[in-house]
Amino acid sequence: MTESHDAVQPFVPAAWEPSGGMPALRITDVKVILTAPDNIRLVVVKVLTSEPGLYGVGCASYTTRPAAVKSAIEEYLRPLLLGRDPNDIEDIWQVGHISGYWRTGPILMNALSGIDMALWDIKGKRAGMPVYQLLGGKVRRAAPVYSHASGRDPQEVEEQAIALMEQGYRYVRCQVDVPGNATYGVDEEEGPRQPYPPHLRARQGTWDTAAYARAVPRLFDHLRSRLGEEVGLLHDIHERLPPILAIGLAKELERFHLFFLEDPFAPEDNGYFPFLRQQTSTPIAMGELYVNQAEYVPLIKDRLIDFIRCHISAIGGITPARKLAAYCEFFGVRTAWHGPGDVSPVGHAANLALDLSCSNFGIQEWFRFGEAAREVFPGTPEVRDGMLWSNERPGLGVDIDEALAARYPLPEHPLNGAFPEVRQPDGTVIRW
Ligand code: CS2
Ligand code: MG
Repeated sequence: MTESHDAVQPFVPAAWEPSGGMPALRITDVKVILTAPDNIRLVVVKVLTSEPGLYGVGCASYTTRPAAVKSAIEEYLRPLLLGRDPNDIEDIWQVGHISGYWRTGPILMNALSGIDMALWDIKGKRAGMPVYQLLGGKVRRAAPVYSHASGRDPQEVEEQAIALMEQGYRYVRCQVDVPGNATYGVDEEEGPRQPYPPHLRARQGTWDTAAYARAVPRLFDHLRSRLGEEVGLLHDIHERLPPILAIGLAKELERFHLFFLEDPFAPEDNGYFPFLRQQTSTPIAMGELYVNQAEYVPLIKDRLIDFIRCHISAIGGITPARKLAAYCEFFGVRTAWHGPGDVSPVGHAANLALDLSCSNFGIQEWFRFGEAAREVFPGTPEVRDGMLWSNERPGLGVDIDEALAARYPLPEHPLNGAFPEVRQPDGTVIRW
């Protein structure tokens, strides 16, 4: 009689245990926690082990599709993982990646990341070392960060930038409103938000590309004249321009010496990067929307970008990110991992572990979390003197207080957290 398909047990390589003379360890459960302490939807994974009290946490935050990530983990990755040795991080990543046959995509990659970061956290706790030690140790004391300034006009942006500089920030991302438009990046409050997410209120509306392309050089002209040359200034186009206008803007901004200009094109327009490179020396950062190595490898190998800005959970976690960082080093591309409020403090700790251990680190984006998020996530790294510091605890150093997290369920939302559309004045929908 042939064995039924259901009876097939997952292959767990018994010959590999016990690893390194350590007692055998098994994954006993995988839990997904959805929480929104700052009213931003976060997905956090907890991997439990057979050693009492030993578990790891990972970030799987795909803020616009949290329920889909939860389902991918609970229904597909959890059964694959139960009984395996959590030491086998690389093997588990490869198994999880190919087990669906069709690969990558933000849902699977975020799901894999939640597991992957949790396994690095476990390994660090077991070794009694912060994860950056497992990645090769520190090459810098702390990670210089940038934070966000925005406003209704250049004057307001200047005021916010000065406030940040007074707190010790030496790099500031600056976005200005285009009056009457659904402008990206100007309604972003840091810390606790209103129960009804601001992007749903403020960003729904229309978008005039030409008005935006005129407003940005005016903003930086104003900022450089008021703030001087020393502060590092950054700007995020957020795929909001047709490619040729983005090239024009990058050229116009050259004289303001930006630290970087971000996401000039959509991933679908990767083919424009060679033209951009030939036209301007404005440093280019790209990549928070990438999920697949086929999207970013060509840009690095051809030296078409200066900073890689992937959202680490969207590319599958620390395991692929450390390979990507090492690959970038060979081509002089620096890291600038995505660090908005929809990366959980656990994800920020993973960013930091790489920032501290990669010599080709460029800069770290930092979101100023509110008090609720800091309470839900004890150990959230801290900024001092414009830099993000490790708390030096074993593993990722950040935990999740599940009881507190449950007090901040995902907010009610008519689109279940999806972004509302932005349109051109004639009604054409555009990228968000
Ligand atoms: C932004 C993000 O931080 C950034 O660079 O592009 O705020 C992005 O808009 C959000 O992560 C989308 O949820
Ligand atoms: Mg961005």
